[in-house]
Formats: sequence, structure tokens, C-alpha cells
Amino acid sequence: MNRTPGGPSVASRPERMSPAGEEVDAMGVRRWHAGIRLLVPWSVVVALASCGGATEKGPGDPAPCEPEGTALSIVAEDTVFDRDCMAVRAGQPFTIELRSEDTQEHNVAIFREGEETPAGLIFRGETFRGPQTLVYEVPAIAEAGTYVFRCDVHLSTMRGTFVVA
Ligand SMILES: [Cu+2]
Repeated sequence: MNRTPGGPSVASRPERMSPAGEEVDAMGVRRWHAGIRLLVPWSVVVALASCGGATEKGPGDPAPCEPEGTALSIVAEDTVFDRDCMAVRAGQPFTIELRSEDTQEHNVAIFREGEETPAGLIFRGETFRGPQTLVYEVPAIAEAGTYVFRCDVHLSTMRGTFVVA
């Protein structure tokens, strides 16, 4: 596993592709301590977000998973995440280890539920190609509630619930 405290090892990859819909935020996401300081035009993100599947969970539903410490992990393989729920405690920084077995690009981003827009963005991890593992360092989320995590590249299929309790 590659821990990447100061910046991902893939950041200097020279052959970044930039077809529409992929890598739109490649330059902006390298420093994930600043999940809101994106250089990408928001219109692109909004366009992506608008293609996302509807959220079927209501706000009154019980949390589908419980906090499990501050070191989360998730696997992307065959363009699917191996879990559909992650949870942390409010007010605690945490890490998400994303192990990708795919040559396609993946990432993990967290949004407020029902608000997969620039305004609702909580955190965006760098998009990268596997097979490779990155550890995202995510600032504390102060507000308990139900959020959404997703891969920005496959946002309609690679997604799940992110619980802050
Ligand atoms: Cu993906």
C-alpha cells in the first residue's frame, strides 16, 4: 500500500488523458487537503453530477452501517466498489484507502446526500488508474448525517452511503 502524505505518487504521471468525462478535475484534486479548492470548472462537475442515479434512501432511514474507526478501506474491481456503506465519527479526521484493481480510473468523493453539486462536495480524492492503492487523508466532517460516496468517473454505478455519526 502506498501511503501518500505529501501527494500521490501518480501526480506526475505525464500521460493524463482528458477526454470529456474523465480526469476533468485532475489538476485540482491532487491536494486533497483542499477538497473545495478545485480548479476544474464547476459546470463540468455539475454536468457529471446531473447524470447520477437518484438516491433512494430517505432521511429517516436508520444508518446502514456503523463507524469503524479512522482508517477506512475500499476496493474497486471490475468497476464496482466492494462495499456500499462507510461510516466515521463526526469531528475526526480519517483516511480512506482505495485499492483499485482496474486499469480504468477511479476515485472516492464524498457529497452531502441529495446534493452532488459543488456546494455539496465534502471531499474529493484524486482519480487514478490501477492496479494501485492510494490513501486519501480526509479532514474531519463536523456534521453528523448521511452523505454519499462515489467514484466521480462512474458516478451512477460506483456509489454508496457515507455515514457520519
Ligand atoms: Cu470509477
